[in-house]
Amino acid sequence: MAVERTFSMIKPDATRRNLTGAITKMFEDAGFSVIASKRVWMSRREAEGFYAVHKERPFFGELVESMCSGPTIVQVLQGENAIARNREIMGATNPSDAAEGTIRKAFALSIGENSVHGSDAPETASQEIAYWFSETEIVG
Ligand code: RTP
Ligand code: MG
Repeated sequence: MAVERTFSMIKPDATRRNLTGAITKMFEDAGFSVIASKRVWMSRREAEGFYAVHKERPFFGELVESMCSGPTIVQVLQGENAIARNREIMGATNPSDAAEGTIRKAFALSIGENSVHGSDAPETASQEIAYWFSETEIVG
């Protein structure tokens, strides 16, 4: 298995409830290293650009609104098989479908306010990392 990098966000619904440390601990306990991290308050333009792939979806407006409603922690996680494993640790998009022990089962409020984001494939991981970080901000 290869060491991979994935892009992760702790969304505003979670930072607002002071869950930054608890969620980061779940990533670290799973064996990931946080090799880049910063706190951002997204502009509408940044949120729309980041989620451009969803722009035709009915929930797009609500998603952008929620991502602009408070601070987000953007992170790069590094570890064995990080992309798929991060999605396992996050759990299903809808918290009512999320397995016990996952971040979304523990913390998500709804399908929209589901506390975390994680890249879904190597290509999106590279694109999403580059969207938020320059090379010098990533310290592996
Ligand atoms: P993510 O991209 O955030 O890691 O989550 P995902 O792959 O599990 O979900 P995706 O289908 O990519 O949707 C991106 C985010 O949009 C919000 N969403 N709201 N109201 C709704 O029906 C709905 N569906 C999706 C969620 O915040 C989801 O994480
Ligand atoms: Mg997704």
